[in-house]
Amino acid sequence: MSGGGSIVLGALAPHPPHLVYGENPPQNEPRSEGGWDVLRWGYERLRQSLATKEFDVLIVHSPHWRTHVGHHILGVPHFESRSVDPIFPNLFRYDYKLDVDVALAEAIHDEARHAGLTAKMMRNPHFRVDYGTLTACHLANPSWNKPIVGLSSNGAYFYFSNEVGNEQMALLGEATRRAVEKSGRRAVLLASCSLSHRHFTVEPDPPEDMSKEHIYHHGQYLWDMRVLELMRHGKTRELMDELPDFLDQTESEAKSGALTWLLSALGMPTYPAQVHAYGTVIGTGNAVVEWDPKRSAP
Ligand code: 2X7
Ligand code: FE2
Repeated sequence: MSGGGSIVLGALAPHPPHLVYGENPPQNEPRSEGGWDVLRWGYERLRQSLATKEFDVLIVHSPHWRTHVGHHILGVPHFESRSVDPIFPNLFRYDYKLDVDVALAEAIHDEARHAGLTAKMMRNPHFRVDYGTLTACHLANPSWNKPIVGLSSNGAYFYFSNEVGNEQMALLGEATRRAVEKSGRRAVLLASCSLSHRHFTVEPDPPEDMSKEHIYHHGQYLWDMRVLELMRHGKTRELMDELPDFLDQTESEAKSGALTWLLSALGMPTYPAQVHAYGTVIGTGNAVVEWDPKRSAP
């Protein structure tokens, strides 16, 4: 590990499998007539932004790899399999091949333990990578030409409280930043989660019928806009103060810790985030949001 590494970009990168389905990439078997275009255009803008950056690795924190004891980290150099979404097998049957930056993964593991967190490397070569990791990585970097580091979502918010969850994820974010800096890597961080998360339970036919897509209810929309407004104005500390209420009132998927991990790794940005898109998927609120640390420069 050489030192001199940095986080070159952080993004809120929601993972509804619908967005991959709507794009019709060759890896995904089901075919669609499109759908959720505004969010997919947002990901196009994020891809354009990434194309202007040099980076070595994507680090992703995913709600759909839930671990009960501690924070687990992918620790096998290569994974290859088919991922079938457990709730939406009709939309997501995706063939993946990916490489893992195991040295960086181990460095994050060591820093997390040093910070007092329980952490474990995941060494099972037959492990099936969760769709929250795959979808966020595909949507940000569909060529899969960079290795990833995958972090699980420990359920501390659910087992203890929002406050305990936030404290742990903030430590994990700081540990991630320290490991990146010591590693010499130029890293892109993805917080793979939706904002408000109440959703419909009946799927339209076809699923991409956009005449049926809208926010679950107005209160969810108001909360999502409040959160995005704070991000756009660099008020991430205020956002952290309000987060426990947001999590409770919108059943937000940020209760996975992904957003807190990201903002903590970025050092609680006071510079404005760029919102590339906001849109709903089966009624949940989703935003593609970018933080470019270069914007913090005076
Ligand atoms: O995992 C998801 C999600 N977070 C939001 C919307 C739809 C499907 O899957
Ligand atoms: Fe999800």
